[in-house]
Amino acid sequence: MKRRNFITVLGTTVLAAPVLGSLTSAAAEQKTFSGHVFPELGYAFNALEPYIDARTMELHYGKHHRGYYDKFMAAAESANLLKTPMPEIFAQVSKYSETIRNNGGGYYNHLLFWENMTPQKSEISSALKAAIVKDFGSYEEFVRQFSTAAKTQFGSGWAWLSVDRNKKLFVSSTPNQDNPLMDIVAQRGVPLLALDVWEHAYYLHYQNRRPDYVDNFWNIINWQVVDSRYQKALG
Ligand code: MN3
Repeated sequence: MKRRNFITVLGTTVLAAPVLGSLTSAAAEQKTFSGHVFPELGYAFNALEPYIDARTMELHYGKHHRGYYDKFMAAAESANLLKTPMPEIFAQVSKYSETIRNNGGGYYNHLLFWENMTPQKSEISSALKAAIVKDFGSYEEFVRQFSTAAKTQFGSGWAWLSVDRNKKLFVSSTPNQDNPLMDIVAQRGVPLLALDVWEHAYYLHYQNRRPDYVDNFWNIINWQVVDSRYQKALG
């Protein structure tokens, strides 16, 4: 195998997808976790245009995400969390500082977000679609709930599709950089699909039109990644 077929994700060398390789599922890396790594973006800054513009991607990934990562790493070193996987930290995040919660969330949420987008057309798997129909009534109802969560989250935050401990899918939104893995959120679960609705995610291109940004997100979802997170969560 050629060397360029390998990328480093979360401190582990893994086989990269052959074409425009997206990041390997973060959750799948937990078994071999050896440290918190700033991820490579699996596509070019302009790859998601016209839905997300290149300048937004460049700033969002290079400045915002990087800033969360750097601040998290400094705090994680002080708190002796450099070898603790993020889901473990989040499971007892109430014990840690606001710095760990906000920057750890910022680090991890963006990692999930980049990974669950793709410039390539992607179709939802029949298994995940069937589960969505079972838990939401219809695929359209899931889209409506997720879009509403994203559009109505007041101020900065995220919209999520997650699976709970009873293996039931649910939609939620969280403020700031909180996520469904945290022990402080109302509805806990394993996140499968993440959408950043902070203004920095869309303002350059969409200004105040968050609903347009949310509606366009459906064109760039990487359903293969969402499905692999789902399969992993089911165990
Ligand atoms: Mn962001």
